[in-house]
Amino acid sequence: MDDAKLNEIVESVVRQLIAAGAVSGIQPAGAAVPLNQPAPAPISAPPTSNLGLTIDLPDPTSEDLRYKARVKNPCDPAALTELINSTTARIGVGRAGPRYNTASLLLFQGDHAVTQDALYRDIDQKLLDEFGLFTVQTNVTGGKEQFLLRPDLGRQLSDEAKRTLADKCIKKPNVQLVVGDGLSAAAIEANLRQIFPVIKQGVQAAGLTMGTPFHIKYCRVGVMNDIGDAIQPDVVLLLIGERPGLGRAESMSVYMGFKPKSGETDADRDVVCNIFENGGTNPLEAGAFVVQIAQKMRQNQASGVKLKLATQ
Ligand code: B12
Repeated sequence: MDDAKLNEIVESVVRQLIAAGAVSGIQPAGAAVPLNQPAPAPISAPPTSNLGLTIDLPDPTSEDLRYKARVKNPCDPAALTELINSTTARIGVGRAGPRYNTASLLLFQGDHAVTQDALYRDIDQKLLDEFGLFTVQTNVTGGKEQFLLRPDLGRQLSDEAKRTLADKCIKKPNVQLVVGDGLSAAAIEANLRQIFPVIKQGVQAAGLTMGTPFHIKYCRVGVMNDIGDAIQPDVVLLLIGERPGLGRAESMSVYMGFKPKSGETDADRDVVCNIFENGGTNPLEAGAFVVQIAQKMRQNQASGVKLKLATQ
């Protein structure tokens, strides 16, 4: 089928929809321009077809649409609503034949976009400046794509980073705070303003010394070993963005280790995870909690499994 024929069919369907009042936001139809050559529109304007049809859909991620029951003719509508309200999982979404219906598909795509954005974006430089955090990089040199494909490189500080840390950081502090992008820049942006001051004040109140905080770009948890080798702190606290879930990108973790060094594994580390406001571990509470764990690590000279065994 050629383009002219296709346009004719689409325009005829749109005319019928307009006549039936099934679509709104109609402007007067202009000269017959083929539908596959849309007239340039201002970026902020909603997309329009050449028939003046405005595609103006409600935001599929709003709470009421996210949790709307979409099963056609449910046997027990009240039970269905109760089930949907009992979980954040995508249930009761209905179907169009064997496929998702449009509303579910749009919601899924909207949520997926949040995840992609959190993964591929860098932490806002203004936020890092606000806390005086300078940036060093791991051995990832090929951008986010390489970061995602090569976790091993994200666990090694680059030679330049090691030189910068040797130059700028206080050595052998009691607590070294480090901020890493990990798998979500949004997680750091959502929590740093609250957790950073709590940790700083908590460390000072405990009479401990705090190292020079900094930011690592393209950062994985395993980089804690290189931080330990470079700075030799008692405890490393690594604030890092967790792998985002669909539509949930603001969840942060603090991974912790006592005197981390080359060759150590996650068995030597501890983690406080799911840090976010409204539903997760509150960042203020998490800040106080990790300072307590840091003290416990110093008292027992251990972290991870060894700390568990020492405190049993
Ligand atoms: C991905 C993941 C894994 C993957 C890690 C593989 C990988 N290379 O990415 C796998 C499936 C192997 C895994 C295993 C485990 N995990 Co896990 N994992 C996660 C998840 C979903 C995301 C972590 C993330 O984004 N990290 C940040 C990125 C940047 O880190 P990364 O450098 O890419 O990857 C490292 C970390 O993910 C770390 N890691 C992953 N899980 C754990 C658990 C602990 C206790 C530690 C210290 C480190 C650690 O291992 C990776 C390699 O170093 C979280 C959920 C969450 N909300 O965070 C749970 C989570 C962190 N895991 C958890 C647990 C319990 C485990 C296991 C102990 C389960 C078990 N009983 O075997 C094991 C421990 C394995 C280990 N590494 O020693 C819990 C921790 C709870 C807690 N506070 O102690 C979480 C929070 C899930 C949960 N809600 O229960 N995990």
